[in-house]
Amino acid sequence: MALQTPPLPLVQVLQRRRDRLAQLHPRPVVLWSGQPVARNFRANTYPFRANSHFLYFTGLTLPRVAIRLDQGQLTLFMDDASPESALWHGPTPTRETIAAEIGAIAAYPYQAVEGYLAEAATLPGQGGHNPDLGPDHSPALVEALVALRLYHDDQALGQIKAAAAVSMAAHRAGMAATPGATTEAQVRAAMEQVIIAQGMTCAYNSIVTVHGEVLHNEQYHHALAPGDLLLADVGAEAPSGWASDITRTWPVSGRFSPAQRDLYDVVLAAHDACIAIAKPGVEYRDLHLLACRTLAAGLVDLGVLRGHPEDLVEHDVHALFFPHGVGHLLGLDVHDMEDLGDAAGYAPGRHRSDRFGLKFLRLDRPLADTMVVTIEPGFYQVPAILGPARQSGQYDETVNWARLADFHGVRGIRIENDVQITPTGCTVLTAALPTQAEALEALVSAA
Ligand SMILES: [Mn+2]
Repeated sequence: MALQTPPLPLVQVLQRRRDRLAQLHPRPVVLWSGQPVARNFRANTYPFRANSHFLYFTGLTLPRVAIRLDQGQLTLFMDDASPESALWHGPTPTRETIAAEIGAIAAYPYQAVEGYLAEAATLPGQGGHNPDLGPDHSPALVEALVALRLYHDDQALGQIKAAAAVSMAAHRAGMAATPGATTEAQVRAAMEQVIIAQGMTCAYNSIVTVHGEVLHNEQYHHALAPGDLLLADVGAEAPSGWASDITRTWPVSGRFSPAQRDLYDVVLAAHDACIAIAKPGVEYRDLHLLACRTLAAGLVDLGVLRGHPEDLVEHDVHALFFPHGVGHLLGLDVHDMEDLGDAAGYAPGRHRSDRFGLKFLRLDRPLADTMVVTIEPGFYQVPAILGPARQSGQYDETVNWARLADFHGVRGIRIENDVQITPTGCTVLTAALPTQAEALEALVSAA
């Protein structure tokens, strides 16, 4: 397990974050990094990933570490490695070394944190790896963490950009590998190879599939056929923990069929429309609805839907083909801070809608400078949605089922970029990876 040694400027960044927390939340706070989870015996663990709230204030990727933050001052709780441990893990930095590196005012053994919990605010069980704290997590702490982590400092933005650069290289490698690949697994391997070789990890389980209609498809065994579209949702995470999240959809053959291209361009229009208006003050929900209307308008133009785009969206007809939200927060986690439920995604007083077209919207607050969000509209033909919809007869006025049949082989398309909100608009952090159909064809065919 590699230890990240923070360079001096990072110490100052971390201190600034702790000071800001103290302003927002004067009470002491205790956070844990977490513990490795055993697979079958204690030494065979799932890959360890430190808790993101802990990472935000420490930059430490080590397991079994706790911190107490009080008025901006950090107390460290961790054990020195036992002498036997060096046999298996090699030498590791001591508690005192790490305390000095991250600017701790004091350092104690791990268990000693138990004596500091009484007055401290903390969080709900972070993946179940913490001491059992019951439900006494602090809503005030959640609010303070959200207020901090929604808006990114330069260090965070730099790390997200570094992760995004590796993700873009991975997608290029995936496109280049496609002509020579016979299975999804081979393309996935080509993509993750780039991420691993850069010393990064995947920010989430990769989706690399010719069945893009299965939204979180994590199988890679399907054969690639020349007429397939391959949907790849693959994102790198920097060693510091900062994430990126990119989706591209490209033709296995290197050429979109006319039907594929028509639908691809509709999804791209929805994506581009959102990027064009994203800026501080704009409601993310309005980006989502703009994507829905653009998609509906495109499907009307293609003869798949009938009616006015506004009405179609009002009645959630678009959601038959675009059943998820247009994106989410991005930061130390993909779907940043969703461990806090909707506390980060939804502005105070707002709650998820029951509507089919809105209930999977993960973000409903105004955009602001230095926020990073994804924009990821899609078009899917999900049998479990379209089958019952057709059976019901409810959509016979608005969906031209006969025309839809012309697109029957187009199962899933998604285009996803990472977008930083700037003072006057936005910057697409993943713009160097093309989204235009011809550009993707060129990248696949160039192999
Ligand atoms: Mn995403």
